[in-house]
Amino acid sequence: QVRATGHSYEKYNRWETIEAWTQQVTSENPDLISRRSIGTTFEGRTIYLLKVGKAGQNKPAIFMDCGFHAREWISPAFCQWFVREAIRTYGQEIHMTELLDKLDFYVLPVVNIDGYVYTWTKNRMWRKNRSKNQNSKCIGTDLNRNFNASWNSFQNTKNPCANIYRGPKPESEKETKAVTDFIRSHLKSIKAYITFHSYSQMLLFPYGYTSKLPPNHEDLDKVAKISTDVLATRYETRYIYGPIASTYYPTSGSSLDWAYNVGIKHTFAFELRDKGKYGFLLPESLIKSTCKETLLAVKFIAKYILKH
Ligand code: ING
Ligand code: ZN
Repeated sequence: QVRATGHSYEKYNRWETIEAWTQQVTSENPDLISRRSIGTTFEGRTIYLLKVGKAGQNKPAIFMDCGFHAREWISPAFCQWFVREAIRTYGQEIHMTELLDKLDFYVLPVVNIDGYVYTWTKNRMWRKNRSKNQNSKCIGTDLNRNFNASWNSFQNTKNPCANIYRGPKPESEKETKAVTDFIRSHLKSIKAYITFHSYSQMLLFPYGYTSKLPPNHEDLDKVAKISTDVLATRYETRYIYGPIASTYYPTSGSSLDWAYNVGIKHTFAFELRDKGKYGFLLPESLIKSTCKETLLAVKFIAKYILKH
């Protein structure tokens, strides 16, 4: 049995620690968690996906990913927190119990593992993955510009040296492909897609690449409104919410728009704490409160999915 030495839910953990943790939580909670690999990264690391939920037939599922962007450390911390709360409160707390009885959560603790490792070893402010670019000395693609959702439409994502470089083609990156292959092959069960970024305190939904509103805008808007209200009940943290393009900035090639367009009608992106005081360098002392309030919002969304 692997021990996740030094792992803590209230600290930022190195990748090796998170990897060992995925194995440990799985082996300690076999009735609630299973682990699989959905691919490998550019540098050859295994991309793990945890399935969290009680065994059952034809269960609907919610897909959640963390760590698209290397420096957004609070994001993987939230995915770990979510799993811990699931195992800690199953059978104790009625809402979590119902959610896990009736839904499966696919939790991808870190998408961009190579980038995450790089932020621990070389450059804390790295965002992209670590793949090599042809005809450029600059490294990395922005995985959240690499999806096949209006991929070619914005000029500012063309430069391999830019932080928001879209890559040579949609799904050019192994990390992107791991996510899209898994979601495409589980489309029947996946009812919602939630992706966790930082920072800004926002809850975003489609679209990023156009100011047009999706068909179920009112529904998304309502869920986001209530979720942010629920989030605020814990510590009065205020999140704004709305379509990406008008609430944040126009973006093409995001996982959120892609997931929506393949047919997942509820797709949300959290931009976790804070609003810029610490930014990406959110202190470890704020992990607990950030995760607690976010969990309330996620549980509300999950409950809503279950009821509709
Ligand atoms: N923000 C996200 C980005 O990729 C985002 C915002 C989220 C855009 C989801 C589109 C979809 O720019 C950060 N901070 O990374
Ligand atoms: Zn991000």
